Order: sequence, then C-alpha cells, then structure tokens
Amino acid sequence: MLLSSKGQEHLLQFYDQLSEEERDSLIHEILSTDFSYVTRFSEKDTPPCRGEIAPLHAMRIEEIRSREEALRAEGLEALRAGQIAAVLLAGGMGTRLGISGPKGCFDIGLTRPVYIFQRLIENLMIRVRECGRFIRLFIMTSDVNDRETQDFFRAHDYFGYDPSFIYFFRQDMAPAVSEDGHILLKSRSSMASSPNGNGGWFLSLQRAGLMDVIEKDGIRFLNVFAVDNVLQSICDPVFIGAVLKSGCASGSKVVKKTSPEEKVGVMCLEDGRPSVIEYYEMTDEMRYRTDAEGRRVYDYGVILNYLFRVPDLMRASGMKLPLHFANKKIPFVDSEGRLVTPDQPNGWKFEYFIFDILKALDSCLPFEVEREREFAPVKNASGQDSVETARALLIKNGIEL
Ligand code: UD2
Repeated sequence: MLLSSKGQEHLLQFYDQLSEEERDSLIHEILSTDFSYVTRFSEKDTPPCRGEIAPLHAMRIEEIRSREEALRAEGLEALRAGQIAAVLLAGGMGTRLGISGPKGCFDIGLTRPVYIFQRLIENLMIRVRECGRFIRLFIMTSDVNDRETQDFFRAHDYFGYDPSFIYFFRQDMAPAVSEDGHILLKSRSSMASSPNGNGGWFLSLQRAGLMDVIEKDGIRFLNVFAVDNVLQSICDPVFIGAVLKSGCASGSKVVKKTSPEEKVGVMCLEDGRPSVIEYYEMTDEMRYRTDAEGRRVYDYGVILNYLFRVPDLMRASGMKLPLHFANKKIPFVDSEGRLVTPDQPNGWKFEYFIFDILKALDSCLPFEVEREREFAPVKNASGQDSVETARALLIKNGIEL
C-alpha cells in the first residue's frame, strides 16, 4: 500500500526469494525511509527561481583588526560561559579525494602521522586552552562512516580531547533513484541510499536527541564547520564576538575571492535575506560590479564555517529547504538480481545544502578571514585544493608535518 502509493512496488520484486532475516531487514528499511525525497523528484526539472539578489557587505579584515580586542573579549566571555558549541560535519563520502574511509582519518603527515581529525582537534584545543574549559563538540557522521569514525577517535584516545564533551550523531540518509525516479536496489534486499547533504545537520542533531544537551547547557550558538579544512579555526572568539555584537542570527566566515572569476559561492542578500549565490549563477555584471569606493560587491566566498543562533535555528527547522539533485553513477541490481556497476551516471542522489539554512534566518554577518591562515581545504587528490596545497599552507603556518 505504502509502496504502491509512491510507485515503488519494485522494491519487493525479490521478496519471495529472500530469507526471513533479509525480509525483515528490507521491510525495516522501507518503513524507515523518508519517501518525501522521491515525491520531490519532479522538482529536478523546475529549479526554484532565485529572488532579487543584492550585495551583503562583509566585515572586512581592516575593521576586524581595529576592533579585535573588544570582539575577542566578548567572544571569550561567551565561550567561558559555555554558550558556544562546535559542530563538525563529517558525514560526506570523500569521493573526490578517492579514499574509501572517512575523510577525517586521512593522514596528511610527511614525517609523522597527521590525521585530518587530529588537526581539527588540535585547533579546537587552542580554544580550550584560551577559555580554560572544554567545549561541547557534536560530530555528524553517516551510516557509511559512523562506525569507522567512532572507532578511529577511540583508537587515538580522542587526540587528547575529553570524550565526555564529544557527541556523535548520524545524519539522515536519502534513497537514490534511477533516471525515472524509481528507488534503486543495491542488493536484492537493500535499497541504494546516500547521506542527505550537509544541510540536514540540524534536523539530524535534533532527531538524535541532542537538543537536550544544548538546552540543559544553555548553548546559544553553534559553530558549524567542514571536516576538510585543515586550517579550520574553530570557535574563534573574534568571530563569535563580532556576530554577538552585530545582533545577527548567524555569521559566515568568508575569504576575499582571488579573482572575480573564482569558482566559489558568494554571500549576498536574496529578497532581503542572507543567501549564497553560486559562481555559475552570477552574471558578468554581478562579477565585476563595484561600490562607490571601487570595491567589488560580490567578492566574498564562503568557506563553510558558520555560526548559528540556536533559537533561530529552531524557528527555521520546520521550513522546507530546497532539494539539490546530483546525477551520479550508482551501482544497482537489475531485474535479474545481477549487480551492475555503471560507467556513466544512471541515477540521482538528493542533498540539502547548509547555506540554504541561512535564507531561513533573518540576518547574517559575513566575516572576512585571511585565506592563507584559515583555509586549506583537502578536496582533491591533486591540483587545486589538494593534499599538496593543504600541506604547503600548513607548513607556511608553522605546523610540523
Ligand atoms: C562546500 C560548500 C561550499 C564552500 C566549500 C568550501 C556546501 C553545499 N558547499 O563545498 O559552499 O563553502 O565547501 O570548502 O556547503 N558533508 C556531510 N554530509 C553530506 C555531505 C557533506 O557531512 O551529506 C560534509 C562533508 O563531510 C564536508 C562538508 O560537508 O565536511 C562539505 O562537503 P562537500 O564536499 O559536500 O562540499 P564542497 O566541498 O563541494
């Protein structure tokens, strides 16, 4: 009944051939699947229209420097009062890097092991020492890497962090579908699925029951960041102070673009609300537009380090986020039950993006940081944003590898 109303009866095509255990597991999977992704599949052909785009001014480095002491003091006070927690997004698959395990377990060291998770914890420890207390750290994993991630942290003694301040939670999974919207089977008794993108983090955190910790501790802001930036500055008191003083519901660390053509998403206003416009959505007129002082107005790219005010997230969490669709090669079993590994994209994965949450909030402070000091993403096996470029930046920042 459930399946026929969704046009997905084929999920039971091998049911008669399954063992009792496999049947139970398939039924459990079906009952715990969120079919709203499939229902929204038709949105793929009608991407939502963008609203009116306008510049959103960033707090620039010169201004930050001139107010740094006061901003730092305000941020440290909030940290010392336990009002800030960190959220590490580590549910992704690391496909571009070409590794099979969790990205955070990747070793970027040269003469000693330097794991990505280790680098992040080392950076967070700077804050712990600065504010004299451990900071709550929520780590989002997914079904594909949860066990390995948790085992890795345990095996490395949490890199010196107090484990009672670390909370792992799993992000939700989304089913993967064929070109015509049918959920693919990865085996006769299991559906193909993938993590539902980094925009689902707050719902998953709520579902994991972690709002209890947040409420009990009086945590007011969450600093959410990506696993792949090995120079990630976490719970930066100056950033926190700036967002607190601005009264904004959120903040976003940004870097000045290297050129108007750089392929990064840029902070802007959309119908008066904070938003990110992707590089491919920008016209040349936007790329080169300058203000009265000759500065380009769409010049600050997001690096995936955000501060979100908790009550505003709660208010926004009921809102429907846009769904993004990625055309991928997805292994599946055919109608004969044979596993097929396609060499061309054969289906679609669904994802929510974190920056779409910004639009559901009233305000955001873009906060400029020095790229060379805070942004060393490890995304690709070679070339731009690769292990080599990240290593070079770490060495430049005096970090031994
Ligand atoms: C991300 C941002 C982009 C820019 C860039 C800077 C999004 C959608 N894109 O691009 O705007 O800031 O970073 O480096 O925010 N993740 C999960 N679960 C998922 C998918 C991703 O936890 O289902 C995590 C992943 O582990 C990583 C982060 O999200 O920590 C970004 O991953 P990505 O590869 O999807 O985004 P990317 O690098 O294309």
